[in-house]
Amino acid sequence: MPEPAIAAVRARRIWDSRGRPTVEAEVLLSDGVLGRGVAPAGASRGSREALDRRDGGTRLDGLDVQLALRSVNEDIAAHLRGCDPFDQSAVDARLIALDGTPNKSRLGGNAIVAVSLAVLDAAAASRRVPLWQYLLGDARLTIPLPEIQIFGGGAHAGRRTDIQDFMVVAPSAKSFAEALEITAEVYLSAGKLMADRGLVQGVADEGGWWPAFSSNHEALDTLMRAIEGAGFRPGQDVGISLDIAASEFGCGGRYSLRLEERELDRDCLAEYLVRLCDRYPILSVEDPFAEDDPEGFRCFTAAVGDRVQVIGDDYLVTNADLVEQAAAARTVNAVLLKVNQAGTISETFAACQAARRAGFGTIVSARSGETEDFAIAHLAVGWDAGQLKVGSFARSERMAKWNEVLRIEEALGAKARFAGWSVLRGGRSALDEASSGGSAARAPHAAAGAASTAKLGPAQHR
Ligand code: 2PG
Ligand code: MG
Repeated sequence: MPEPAIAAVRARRIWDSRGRPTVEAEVLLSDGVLGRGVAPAGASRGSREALDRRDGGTRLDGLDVQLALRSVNEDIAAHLRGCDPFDQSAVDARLIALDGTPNKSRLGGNAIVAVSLAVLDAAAASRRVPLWQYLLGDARLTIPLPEIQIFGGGAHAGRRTDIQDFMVVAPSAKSFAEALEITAEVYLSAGKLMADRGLVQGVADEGGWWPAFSSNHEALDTLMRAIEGAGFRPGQDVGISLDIAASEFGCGGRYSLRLEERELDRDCLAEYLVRLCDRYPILSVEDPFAEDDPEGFRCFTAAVGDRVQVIGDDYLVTNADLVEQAAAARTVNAVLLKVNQAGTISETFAACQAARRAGFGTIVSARSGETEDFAIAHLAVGWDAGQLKVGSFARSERMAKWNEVLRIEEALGAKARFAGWSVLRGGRSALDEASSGGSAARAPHAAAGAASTAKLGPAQHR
């Protein structure tokens, strides 16, 4: 039997969690196997991300994707027919060359990422193994630590708070299933607490409570009370993780905290954030400064990087070269990985490997605009990323991903090792010290993925 080849590629318009059009691609192999991939969409985007192709004009707010569908159905389909679906790197290289622009704007990042994911999905299906297993082969594996949003703010909740994501992590849990249960309790507890005080305005784009807080401190104090109300010890059982998404409220080294009616320069924002880390059990801070402010990142990482995970998202846009520069300049110690920021699976994996080489933590992440597609749950496990961020604990486009990791954990049985503390800076002591305001030296970072031999797929090694 000859190895299967790509026989056809096509795309359709489907709708995302914000009711906006997006691209779903299907790749048919010559053995009759079908793979699918869907493009997610961000709201707080880095300026160097792959660019979606949208129709513009007034229909559907200019967001329709008929042009991106044409990219797939005409250009891409003609160029991928006959290609080897198991050679993901070659497929992605072909997509990149065909597009020919630095930001994928000709064919559209949405068209390209949907096809790249669909090829990977088809390859795994053709081998009759789950996607995570196809990626991992026999390498070591960790079930990722989930980072789960409790309140949504920033661009996901009408800028109701300056900070975009108020999240919790439960690294003391013994399994992914237990981490979800702990988070479910905290989410419920937060909802009740806020409802009692008239502070719930609904749910934000990623399912977290849409709050009516009057300061960022009020949000953090409420989160502390929610953790306690659920029966957990903040600083021992459950830690806090923030996505500041500072590019949304700052540039040129100046930041405007609308909720607190304060204008801060870089040094003042650094002081403000370090104080938050001293006062609350904060384990992880994403995009503490704007993407044009590497000096802000560097100062903050120098101040807290031994005990706090400092993540680059809009700043590094899942780009291996930028990750290498960040490693040389010591501006972060962890990298968010979003497939549609890079635009292809291979480029996302390259950023993941660059992060590993630097000893950085890695977090596979969803976007604020998502669908029921759960491929990223498999990427997080298959690449042994160690951490997964997909939004809150509500709305099916979020729950689909959490639930899929539950299935993977169950399928693995005794072989499943939950990442827990091993992927966080400073390990278990970080929470205790953060909660007591201490800053003693902590153990070196030991990312689950750092020692892993996780790879892109079998064909990578031919
Ligand atoms: C982020 C993501 C997810 P968006 O900033 O990390 O929270 O948001 O997809 O809007 O960029
Ligand atoms: Mg972010």
